[in-house]
Amino acid sequence: MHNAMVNGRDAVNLVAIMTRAYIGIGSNLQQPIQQVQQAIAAMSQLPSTRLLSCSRLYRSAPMGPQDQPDYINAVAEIDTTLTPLELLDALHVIERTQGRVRDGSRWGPRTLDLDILLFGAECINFPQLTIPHPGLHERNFVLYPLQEIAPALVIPGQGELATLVANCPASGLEPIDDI
Ligand code: ROI
Repeated sequence: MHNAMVNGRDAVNLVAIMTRAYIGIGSNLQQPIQQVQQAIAAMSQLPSTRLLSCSRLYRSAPMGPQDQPDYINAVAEIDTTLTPLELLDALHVIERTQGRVRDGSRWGPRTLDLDILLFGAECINFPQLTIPHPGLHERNFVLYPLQEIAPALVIPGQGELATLVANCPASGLEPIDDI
């Protein structure tokens, strides 16, 4: 045996573990359709990551305070060898590049919001990151686009996506066909 060992693994046999992850995309400021399209393009350029598919774009009534514009939402599917926190950092860079300013307001309008909805079958509870995304089951603007690209998904701790969709009315949500 002459192979060098790296972290206990054969150096000639290192295989990066790919994880399938889903990213929620939302914008309701500064040309939201373009913001979402630009974010999808930026995610396709992330290191160690492949963009696999993306839902249609949806127009959705704001959840939370109503005195803000409608949102444009979509969900993207990626494979990545980044860790969850590396992915979160990379998404924050995209948000900032597109003018997101975090002013502490939790439910206010934003140029771009990128949420890690799911990261493989993992349940993660870090101070800065909870996966599955805690609002997922009650947000039609997440569930419907997600179902479009991954209809057979089972959400860790929450069950079948199809059941969550069946229990979440699509009110205020419509796919955009005119782009
Ligand atoms: N409402 C909709 N419809 N879409 C969003 O992406 C969205 N994001 C948010 C809050 C303020 C909760 N409302 C939203 O962060």
